[in-house]
Amino acid sequence: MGFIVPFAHTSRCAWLGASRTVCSGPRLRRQHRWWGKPSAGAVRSAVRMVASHPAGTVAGQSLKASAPDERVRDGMRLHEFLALMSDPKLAVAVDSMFMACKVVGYEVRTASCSKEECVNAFGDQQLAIDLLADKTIGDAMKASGVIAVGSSEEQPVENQYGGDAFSVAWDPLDGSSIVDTNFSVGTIYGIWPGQRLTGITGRQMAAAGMAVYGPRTSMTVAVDGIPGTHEFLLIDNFSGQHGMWILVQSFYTIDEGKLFAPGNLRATRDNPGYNELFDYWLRNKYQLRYTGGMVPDCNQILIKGKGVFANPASPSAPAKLRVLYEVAPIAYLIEKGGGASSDGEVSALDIPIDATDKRSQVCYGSFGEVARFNELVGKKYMN
Ligand code: FBP
Repeated sequence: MGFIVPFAHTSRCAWLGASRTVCSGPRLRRQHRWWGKPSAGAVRSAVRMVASHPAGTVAGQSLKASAPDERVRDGMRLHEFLALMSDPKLAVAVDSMFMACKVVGYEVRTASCSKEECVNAFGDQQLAIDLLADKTIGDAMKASGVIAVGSSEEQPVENQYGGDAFSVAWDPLDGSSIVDTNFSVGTIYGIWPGQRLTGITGRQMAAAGMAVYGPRTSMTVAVDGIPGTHEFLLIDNFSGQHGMWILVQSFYTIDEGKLFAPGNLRATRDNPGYNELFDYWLRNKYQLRYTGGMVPDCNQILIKGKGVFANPASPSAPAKLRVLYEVAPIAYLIEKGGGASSDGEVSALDIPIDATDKRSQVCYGSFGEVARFNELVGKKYMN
Protein backbone atom coordinates (compact mmCIF):
# COMPACT_ATOMS: atom_id res chain seq x y z
CA MET A 1 0.00 0.00 0.00
CA GLY A 2 1.48 3.37 -0.93
CA PHE A 3 1.01 6.76 0.72
CA ILE A 4 0.86 9.95 -1.40
CA VAL A 5 2.87 12.60 0.43
CA PRO A 6 0.50 13.04 3.38
CA PHE A 7 -1.19 16.44 3.56
CA ALA A 8 -3.35 15.56 6.58
CA HIS A 9 -0.15 14.59 8.44
CA THR A 10 1.14 18.17 8.56
CA SER A 11 -2.13 19.97 9.22
CA ARG A 12 -2.82 17.57 12.13
CA CYS A 13 0.55 18.49 13.74
CA ALA A 14 -0.67 22.09 13.88
CA TRP A 15 -3.21 20.89 16.44
CA LEU A 16 -0.40 20.00 18.78
CA GLY A 17 0.53 22.21 21.64
CA ALA A 18 1.10 22.17 25.44
CA SER A 19 4.53 22.66 26.87
CA ARG A 20 5.47 21.34 30.29
CA THR A 21 8.27 20.87 32.72
CA VAL A 22 8.68 17.43 34.11
CA CYS A 23 11.53 16.56 36.38
CA SER A 24 14.58 18.42 37.53
CA GLY A 25 16.25 17.85 34.11
CA PRO A 26 16.70 20.89 31.80
CA ARG A 27 13.88 19.71 29.65
CA LEU A 28 11.04 21.52 28.09
CA ARG A 29 9.68 20.01 24.99
CA ARG A 30 6.46 20.12 23.15
CA GLN A 31 4.25 17.08 23.70
CA HIS A 32 1.81 16.33 21.01
CA ARG A 33 -1.80 16.41 22.06
CA TRP A 34 -4.63 15.81 19.62
CA TRP A 35 -6.91 18.70 20.25
CA GLY A 36 -6.69 22.52 19.73
CA LYS A 37 -6.92 25.01 16.82
CA PRO A 38 -4.47 24.66 13.82
CA SER A 39 -2.18 27.77 13.78
CA ALA A 40 -1.79 29.88 10.63
CA GLY A 41 1.86 28.68 10.56
CA ALA A 42 0.78 25.03 10.29
CA VAL A 43 -1.62 25.73 7.43
CA ARG A 44 1.09 27.71 5.58
CA SER A 45 3.61 24.86 6.07
CA ALA A 46 1.06 22.32 4.81
CA VAL A 47 0.60 24.36 1.64
CA ARG A 48 4.39 24.75 1.28
CA MET A 49 4.81 21.00 1.83
CA VAL A 50 2.61 20.03 -1.06
CA ALA A 51 4.23 22.69 -3.26
CA SER A 52 7.83 21.60 -2.50
CA HIS A 53 7.61 17.78 -2.38
CA PRO A 54 7.85 15.50 -5.40
CA ALA A 55 4.81 13.29 -5.72
CA GLY A 56 6.84 10.58 -3.98
CA THR A 57 5.37 7.71 -2.08
CA VAL A 58 6.28 5.94 1.10
CA ALA A 59 5.52 2.22 1.03
CA GLY A 60 4.37 0.03 3.89
CA GLN A 61 1.73 0.11 6.61
CA SER A 62 2.52 3.10 8.88
CA LEU A 63 2.77 2.48 12.65
CA LYS A 64 1.72 6.08 13.22
CA ALA A 65 -0.63 6.41 16.21
CA SER A 66 -4.25 7.37 15.58
CA ALA A 67 -4.34 8.93 19.04
CA PRO A 68 -2.05 9.01 22.06
CA ASP A 69 -2.54 6.70 25.02
CA GLU A 70 -3.95 8.99 27.73
CA ARG A 71 -2.52 6.66 30.38
CA VAL A 72 1.01 7.73 29.30
CA ARG A 73 1.95 10.91 31.10
CA ASP A 74 5.06 12.96 31.70
CA GLY A 75 6.83 12.39 34.95
CA MET A 76 5.63 8.78 35.17
CA ARG A 77 8.23 6.32 36.41
CA LEU A 78 9.46 3.37 34.35
CA HIS A 79 7.64 0.76 36.45
CA GLU A 80 4.34 2.65 35.91
CA PHE A 81 4.92 2.61 32.13
CA LEU A 82 5.85 -1.08 32.15
CA ALA A 83 2.63 -1.80 34.06
CA LEU A 84 0.67 -0.51 31.05
CA MET A 85 2.11 -3.25 28.86
CA SER A 86 -0.24 -6.17 28.15
CA ASP A 87 2.52 -8.83 28.07
CA PRO A 88 4.35 -9.13 31.43
CA LYS A 89 7.23 -11.10 29.88
CA LEU A 90 7.81 -8.33 27.34
CA ALA A 91 7.77 -5.84 30.24
CA VAL A 92 10.51 -7.92 31.94
CA ALA A 93 12.61 -7.91 28.73
CA VAL A 94 12.24 -4.12 28.31
CA ASP A 95 12.95 -3.49 32.01
CA SER A 96 16.11 -5.65 31.78
CA MET A 97 17.35 -3.56 28.86
CA PHE A 98 16.76 -0.34 30.84
CA MET A 99 18.78 -1.79 33.73
CA ALA A 100 21.61 -2.87 31.42
CA CYS A 101 21.79 0.51 29.66
CA LYS A 102 21.96 2.30 33.02
CA VAL A 103 25.15 0.32 33.73
CA VAL A 104 26.51 0.82 30.19
CA GLY A 105 25.90 4.57 30.58
CA TYR A 106 28.00 4.51 33.74
CA GLU A 107 30.74 2.43 32.03
CA VAL A 108 30.85 4.83 29.05
CA ARG A 109 30.93 7.87 31.30
CA THR A 110 33.65 6.63 33.68
CA ALA A 111 35.94 4.45 31.61
CA SER A 112 38.76 6.36 29.91
CA CYS A 113 39.04 4.70 26.58
CA SER A 114 41.12 4.29 23.52
CA LYS A 115 39.68 2.21 20.73
CA GLU A 116 41.52 -0.92 21.85
CA GLU A 117 41.11 -0.88 25.57
CA CYS A 118 39.62 0.82 28.57
CA VAL A 119 41.14 1.59 31.94
CA ASN A 120 38.49 1.92 34.63
CA ALA A 121 38.51 4.39 37.47
CA PHE A 122 40.64 1.92 39.40
CA GLY A 123 43.26 1.78 36.70
CA ASP A 124 42.29 -1.82 35.91
CA GLN A 125 42.73 -2.72 32.26
CA GLN A 126 39.34 -3.59 30.75
CA LEU A 127 37.80 -4.80 27.54
CA ALA A 128 37.29 -2.18 24.87
CA ILE A 129 34.15 -0.27 25.87
CA ASP A 130 31.91 -1.87 23.24
CA LEU A 131 32.87 -5.37 24.39
CA LEU A 132 32.28 -4.29 27.98
CA ALA A 133 28.83 -2.97 27.01
CA ASP A 134 28.12 -6.15 25.05
CA LYS A 135 28.87 -8.33 28.08
CA THR A 136 26.74 -6.15 30.38
CA ILE A 137 23.73 -6.40 28.05
CA GLY A 138 24.19 -10.12 27.33
CA ASP A 139 24.33 -10.93 31.05
CA ALA A 140 21.18 -8.88 31.72
CA MET A 141 19.28 -10.60 28.90
CA LYS A 142 20.29 -14.05 30.19
CA ALA A 143 19.32 -13.10 33.77
CA SER A 144 15.87 -11.87 32.67
CA GLY A 145 14.68 -15.44 32.16
CA VAL A 146 12.37 -14.48 29.26
CA ILE A 147 14.89 -14.34 26.40
CA ALA A 148 15.17 -17.44 24.19
CA VAL A 149 17.74 -16.13 21.69
CA GLY A 150 20.16 -13.22 22.01
CA SER A 151 22.49 -11.80 19.36
CA SER A 152 24.68 -8.71 19.19
CA GLU A 153 26.59 -6.82 16.53
CA GLU A 154 29.76 -7.84 18.40
CA GLN A 155 28.80 -11.54 18.24
CA PRO A 156 26.39 -11.84 15.22
CA VAL A 157 25.30 -15.40 16.05
CA GLU A 158 22.04 -16.63 17.62
CA ASN A 159 22.93 -17.53 21.24
CA GLN A 160 20.44 -19.67 23.18
CA TYR A 161 19.61 -18.01 26.50
CA GLY A 162 17.16 -20.56 27.88
CA GLY A 163 14.07 -18.33 28.07
CA ASP A 164 10.95 -19.05 26.00
CA ALA A 165 9.15 -15.87 25.07
CA PHE A 166 11.28 -13.37 23.14
CA SER A 167 14.46 -12.95 21.16
CA VAL A 168 16.59 -9.80 21.31
CA ALA A 169 19.19 -8.26 19.01
CA TRP A 170 21.38 -5.32 20.02
CA ASP A 171 24.23 -3.08 18.98
CA PRO A 172 25.90 -2.55 22.36
CA LEU A 173 27.66 0.71 21.50
CA ASP A 174 26.86 2.26 18.16
CA GLY A 175 29.31 4.94 17.08
CA SER A 176 32.51 3.04 17.79
CA SER A 177 34.32 5.52 15.56
CA ILE A 178 33.40 8.46 17.79
CA VAL A 179 33.48 7.01 21.32
CA ASP A 180 37.14 7.99 21.85
CA THR A 181 36.34 11.56 20.77
CA ASN A 182 33.70 11.70 23.53
CA PHE A 183 30.77 12.33 21.17
CA SER A 184 27.32 11.04 22.15
CA VAL A 185 27.01 7.33 21.38
CA GLY A 186 24.27 4.80 22.06
CA THR A 187 22.88 1.31 22.41
CA ILE A 188 20.28 0.05 19.90
CA TYR A 189 18.02 -2.97 20.45
CA GLY A 190 15.00 -4.78 19.02
CA ILE A 191 12.84 -7.42 20.73
CA TRP A 192 10.95 -10.01 18.67
CA PRO A 193 8.40 -12.58 19.87
CA GLY A 194 9.57 -16.15 19.42
CA GLN A 195 12.85 -17.99 19.35
CA ARG A 196 14.73 -16.81 16.25
CA LEU A 197 16.37 -13.75 14.78
CA THR A 198 16.55 -14.73 11.11
CA GLY A 199 13.71 -15.41 8.66
CA ILE A 200 11.93 -12.44 10.25
CA THR A 201 11.24 -8.76 9.46
CA GLY A 202 11.28 -5.62 11.59
CA ARG A 203 7.50 -5.40 11.32
CA GLN A 204 7.24 -8.42 13.64
CA MET A 205 9.04 -6.59 16.46
CA ALA A 206 7.29 -6.26 19.83
CA ALA A 207 9.52 -3.47 21.16
CA ALA A 208 12.63 -1.45 20.33
CA GLY A 209 14.80 1.16 21.98
CA MET A 210 17.91 3.28 21.81
CA ALA A 211 19.83 4.56 24.81
CA VAL A 212 21.70 7.84 24.26
CA TYR A 213 24.90 8.34 26.28
CA GLY A 214 25.41 12.07 25.91
CA PRO A 215 25.34 15.01 28.35
CA ARG A 216 22.41 13.07 29.81
CA THR A 217 21.61 9.39 29.68
CA SER A 218 18.23 8.86 28.05
CA MET A 219 16.28 5.97 26.57
CA THR A 220 13.90 6.29 23.60
CA VAL A 221 11.53 3.32 23.54
CA ALA A 222 8.47 2.04 21.70
CA VAL A 223 6.43 -1.03 22.59
CA ASP A 224 3.58 -2.92 20.99
CA GLY A 225 0.18 -1.96 22.37
CA ILE A 226 1.16 1.55 23.49
CA PRO A 227 0.92 4.24 20.78
CA GLY A 228 3.82 6.55 20.08
CA THR A 229 7.51 6.58 20.97
CA HIS A 230 8.60 7.74 24.41
CA GLU A 231 11.72 9.23 25.94
CA PHE A 232 12.89 8.46 29.46
CA LEU A 233 15.60 10.38 31.32
CA LEU A 234 17.92 8.68 33.81
CA ILE A 235 17.93 10.89 36.92
CA ASP A 236 21.46 11.09 38.27
CA ASN A 237 21.41 14.20 40.45
CA PHE A 238 21.54 12.51 43.86
CA SER A 239 17.98 13.66 44.46
CA GLY A 240 15.30 11.37 45.83
CA GLN A 241 14.76 10.15 42.29
CA HIS A 242 18.44 9.32 41.74
CA GLY A 243 18.88 6.30 39.48
CA MET A 244 15.25 6.36 38.33
CA TRP A 245 14.07 6.45 34.72
CA ILE A 246 11.38 9.14 34.33
CA LEU A 247 9.24 9.67 31.21
CA VAL A 248 9.94 13.17 29.89
CA GLN A 249 8.21 13.32 26.53
CA SER A 250 6.27 11.38 23.89
CA PHE A 251 6.40 11.58 20.12
CA TYR A 252 3.47 10.99 17.76
CA THR A 253 4.42 13.01 14.67
CA ILE A 254 7.47 13.94 12.59
CA ASP A 255 6.81 17.07 10.55
CA GLU A 256 8.33 18.48 7.40
CA GLY A 257 11.30 20.59 8.32
CA LYS A 258 14.78 21.51 7.06
CA LEU A 259 17.16 19.47 9.18
CA PHE A 260 19.40 16.86 7.56
CA ALA A 261 21.89 14.20 8.71
CA PRO A 262 23.69 12.86 5.61
CA GLY A 263 25.56 9.60 6.33
CA ASN A 264 28.08 7.82 4.06
CA LEU A 265 28.63 11.10 2.22
CA ARG A 266 31.44 9.59 0.14
CA ALA A 267 28.65 7.75 -1.74
CA THR A 268 27.67 11.01 -3.47
CA ARG A 269 30.73 10.45 -5.73
CA ASP A 270 29.19 7.48 -7.50
CA ASN A 271 25.51 7.61 -6.57
CA PRO A 272 24.07 10.46 -8.72
CA GLY A 273 20.71 10.26 -6.93
CA TYR A 274 22.35 10.87 -3.56
CA ASN A 275 24.38 13.70 -5.08
CA GLU A 276 21.14 15.26 -6.38
CA LEU A 277 19.46 14.85 -3.00
CA PHE A 278 22.45 16.44 -1.22
CA ASP A 279 22.33 19.37 -3.65
CA TYR A 280 18.61 19.70 -2.98
CA TRP A 281 19.25 19.99 0.81
CA LEU A 282 21.99 22.61 0.25
CA ARG A 283 19.97 24.57 -2.31
CA ASN A 284 17.00 24.68 0.09
CA LYS A 285 19.20 25.80 3.02
CA TYR A 286 18.65 22.74 5.18
CA GLN A 287 20.36 22.81 8.59
CA LEU A 288 23.20 20.27 8.80
CA ARG A 289 23.11 18.22 12.03
CA TYR A 290 25.37 15.13 11.69
CA THR A 291 27.70 13.65 14.31
CA GLY A 292 28.52 10.29 12.72
CA GLY A 293 26.65 8.54 15.52
CA MET A 294 23.45 6.94 14.22
CA VAL A 295 21.74 7.01 17.64
CA PRO A 296 22.01 10.77 18.38
CA ASP A 297 21.57 11.58 14.66
CA CYS A 298 18.26 9.68 14.46
CA ASN A 299 17.07 10.50 17.99
CA GLN A 300 17.20 14.22 17.12
CA ILE A 301 14.55 13.69 14.42
CA LEU A 302 12.09 12.47 17.07
CA ILE A 303 13.07 15.21 19.53
CA LYS A 304 12.98 18.06 17.01
CA GLY A 305 9.90 16.52 15.41
CA LYS A 306 11.29 17.03 11.91
CA GLY A 307 14.08 16.31 9.43
CA VAL A 308 15.82 13.44 7.67
CA PHE A 309 18.64 10.94 8.31
CA ALA A 310 20.03 9.06 5.32
CA ASN A 311 22.82 6.51 4.81
CA PRO A 312 22.63 5.52 1.12
CA ALA A 313 24.87 3.00 -0.64
CA SER A 314 26.94 3.27 -3.82
CA PRO A 315 29.26 0.96 -5.81
CA SER A 316 32.38 2.28 -4.01
CA ALA A 317 30.67 2.77 -0.61
CA PRO A 318 28.31 -0.19 -0.12
CA ALA A 319 25.72 -0.32 2.68
CA LYS A 320 27.28 -1.00 6.08
CA LEU A 321 24.40 -0.60 8.53
CA ARG A 322 23.01 -3.91 9.80
CA VAL A 323 19.26 -4.47 9.50
CA LEU A 324 18.85 -6.69 12.61
CA TYR A 325 20.91 -4.60 15.07
CA GLU A 326 20.55 -1.04 13.74
CA VAL A 327 18.23 -0.38 10.78
CA ALA A 328 15.05 -2.24 11.82
CA PRO A 329 14.96 -1.21 15.54
CA ILE A 330 15.38 2.49 14.67
CA ALA A 331 12.74 2.17 11.92
CA TYR A 332 10.31 0.87 14.57
CA LEU A 333 11.05 3.87 16.84
CA ILE A 334 10.71 6.41 14.01
CA GLU A 335 7.52 4.90 12.55
CA LYS A 336 5.85 4.49 15.97
CA GLY A 337 6.83 8.14 16.53
CA GLY A 338 4.83 9.24 13.48
CA GLY A 339 7.58 9.24 10.85
CA ALA A 340 8.61 7.04 7.93
CA SER A 341 11.54 4.81 6.97
CA SER A 342 12.74 3.30 3.70
CA ASP A 343 15.49 1.27 2.03
CA GLY A 344 14.84 3.29 -1.11
CA GLU A 345 11.71 1.34 -1.99
CA VAL A 346 9.99 -0.26 0.99
CA SER A 347 9.70 0.54 4.70
CA ALA A 348 12.83 -0.61 6.52
CA LEU A 349 10.41 -2.69 8.63
CA ASP A 350 9.71 -4.84 5.57
CA ILE A 351 13.33 -5.73 4.72
CA PRO A 352 13.62 -9.53 5.06
CA ILE A 353 16.22 -10.40 7.74
CA ASP A 354 17.53 -13.61 6.20
CA ALA A 355 20.96 -13.36 7.90
CA THR A 356 22.18 -11.65 11.10
CA ASP A 357 24.75 -9.75 9.04
CA LYS A 358 22.27 -8.44 6.43
CA ARG A 359 23.09 -4.82 5.62
CA SER A 360 21.00 -2.10 3.99
CA GLN A 361 20.94 1.55 3.08
CA VAL A 362 18.28 3.49 4.94
CA CYS A 363 16.42 6.78 5.25
CA TYR A 364 14.36 7.96 8.23
CA GLY A 365 12.34 11.13 8.69
CA SER A 366 9.11 12.84 7.75
CA PHE A 367 6.94 11.25 5.07
CA GLY A 368 7.88 14.01 2.62
CA GLU A 369 11.64 13.58 3.14
CA VAL A 370 11.46 9.80 2.82
CA ALA A 371 9.33 10.13 -0.31
CA ARG A 372 12.03 12.39 -1.79
CA PHE A 373 14.71 9.81 -0.91
CA ASN A 374 12.71 7.10 -2.69
CA GLU A 375 12.24 9.41 -5.65
CA LEU A 376 15.85 10.57 -6.06
CA VAL A 377 17.97 7.77 -4.56
CA GLY A 378 15.73 4.69 -4.86
CA LYS A 379 17.41 1.30 -4.68
CA LYS A 380 19.75 1.53 -7.68
CA TYR A 381 22.86 0.51 -5.71
CA MET A 382 21.33 -2.03 -3.35
CA ASN A 383 21.79 -5.62 -4.55
P1 FBP B 1 29.46 1.10 13.76
O1 FBP B 1 28.39 0.04 13.80
O2 FBP B 1 30.80 0.59 13.32
O3 FBP B 1 29.49 1.92 14.97
O4 FBP B 1 29.07 2.05 12.50
C1 FBP B 1 27.85 2.60 12.48
C2 FBP B 1 28.03 4.10 12.27
O5 FBP B 1 29.06 4.61 13.02
C3 FBP B 1 26.73 4.80 12.56
O6 FBP B 1 26.63 5.14 13.89
C4 FBP B 1 26.86 6.06 11.70
O7 FBP B 1 25.60 6.59 11.35
C5 FBP B 1 27.60 5.54 10.50
O8 FBP B 1 28.29 4.39 10.90
C6 FBP B 1 28.58 6.58 10.04
O9 FBP B 1 28.79 6.35 8.71
P2 FBP B 1 29.69 7.36 7.84
O10 FBP B 1 30.94 7.62 8.59
O11 FBP B 1 29.85 6.60 6.60
O12 FBP B 1 28.88 8.61 7.64
